[in-house]
Amino acid sequence: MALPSVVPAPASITSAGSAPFAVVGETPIVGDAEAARALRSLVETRTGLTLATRPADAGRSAARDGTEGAIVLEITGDGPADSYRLAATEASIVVSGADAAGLFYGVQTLGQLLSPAAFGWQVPAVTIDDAPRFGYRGVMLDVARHFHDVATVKAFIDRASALKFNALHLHLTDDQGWRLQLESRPLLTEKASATSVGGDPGGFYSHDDYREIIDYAGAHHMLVVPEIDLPGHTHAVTLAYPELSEEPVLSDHIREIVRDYGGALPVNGVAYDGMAVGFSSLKIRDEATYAFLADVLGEVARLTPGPYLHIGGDEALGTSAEDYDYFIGRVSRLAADLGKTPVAWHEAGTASDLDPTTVGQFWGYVEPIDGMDAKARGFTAIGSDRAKLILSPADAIYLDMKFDADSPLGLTWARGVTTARRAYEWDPAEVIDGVADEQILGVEAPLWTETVRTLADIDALAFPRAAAAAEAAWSPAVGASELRTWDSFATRVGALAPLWTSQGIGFTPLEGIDWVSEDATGTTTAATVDAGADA
Ligand code: TNX
Repeated sequence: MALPSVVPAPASITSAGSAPFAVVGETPIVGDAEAARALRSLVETRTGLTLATRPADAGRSAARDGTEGAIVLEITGDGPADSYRLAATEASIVVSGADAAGLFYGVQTLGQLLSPAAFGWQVPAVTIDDAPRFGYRGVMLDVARHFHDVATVKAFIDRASALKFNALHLHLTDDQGWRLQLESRPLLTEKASATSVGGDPGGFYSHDDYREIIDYAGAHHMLVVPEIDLPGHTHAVTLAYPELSEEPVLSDHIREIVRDYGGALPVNGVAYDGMAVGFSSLKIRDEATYAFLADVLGEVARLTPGPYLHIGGDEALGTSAEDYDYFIGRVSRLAADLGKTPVAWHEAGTASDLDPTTVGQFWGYVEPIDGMDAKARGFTAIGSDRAKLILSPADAIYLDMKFDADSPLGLTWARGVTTARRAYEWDPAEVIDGVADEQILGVEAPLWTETVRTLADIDALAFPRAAAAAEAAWSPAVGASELRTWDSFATRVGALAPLWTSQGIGFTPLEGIDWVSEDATGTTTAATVDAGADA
């Protein structure tokens, strides 16, 4: 009998083969109030049933007696962080989280197990013991190239947390805009937030907006990782503090991008709405730059409860190698002195005086080229047992890569038009030679937004590939479990289509995945969808 479909694949799942648990209008949810609210809303969205919730004590005894047909949600306090057990029988469902996050993840799994039945809804009799492979499971949203409002960010948090992602990296600043209001440097959002790529409208988050995002993420067991991209990707600063910036470096590469994608060449003090990268730089040998960064990073650090502060460091092609080395050493130490763990893109691994606690984020290919792996090893070679890597291989899990050549959405620089299968078939431990498993903090799937304007655009690009990234971050290594194969994933992720549809997720039904559809009578069928796109 086929195992029920859960994504990301759990560490262990066994089918009892007995009768399913029936979910009907009278089924009570008993136990932990916060998780009960989350489950109630998930069940309501998926089934239209509004289940009653009851406090914990009554629930415990009901479940132990096995008489009441209840769904019991409890936090046990033992087991690895984020882990849970889900035991479903004909008589009851008990979801036990080691901690609140574990229980939340058990609830997400339960949501995926619901399917329509003649009598209402059912959950198969199954036992799942589940815990993540990596502690850091991230998604990134670029809110600089196109601004995305708080409601959109919350919707992205809903989607990501349901796949057991626990970090939301916000790329808050870039050449095209500065998206976080700072009391210490108000001119940044006053002067440099109004536009996005292509002349689209911009926007920014007030302190209250940013807090609202952090709180919403926290309620979904995600932490926010803010990025202030430095010392390149800083053209926006020229609109507010022109004295801090070098003149743009107009390389052949920049001229080529402008020729291919349109837009004007960057001019300091004028909003940039093109797609070129690597032309801007702060002044590296001017103390005013560091006074600015003490204000900016200090305020961002104070506003952010999470442990990480991302300082960028990518594609600083407008900065000399010597200046880059000096800058990264100094600014990584500034971030660490603010009490945060600095995070930087892999180029920063070359810096001779890098703060030893800095986490590196690798964005090269699954099979690295151009020495990008050597740069990434710079972080783990430092000798601090805190120095680790986050893997974001661009040709696998950059969610902004196109999988339909004819769609205006997405880019193709990371090895051309991509497939869901490419997002799936790689293992985090095999990307960078010489990096031990315990030096991998986790996996993050970035969504850059040069071509991405709306939530519908986000959905169309990120789904289903975000699910493949979730599996790299959460599930056992490729080959370590019978579920960790492309064929299994293609079946399991296809089975999520009715759930995603009920949640309003506008995924792209890529070919090669058995997308399930439910008709009005609750009969499910696997459909091979011809969307004109490859898996
Ligand atoms: C590369 S990879 C970038 C971004 C672009 C992205 C588009 C990296 C750290 N930086 O500046 O938005 O490609 O795919």
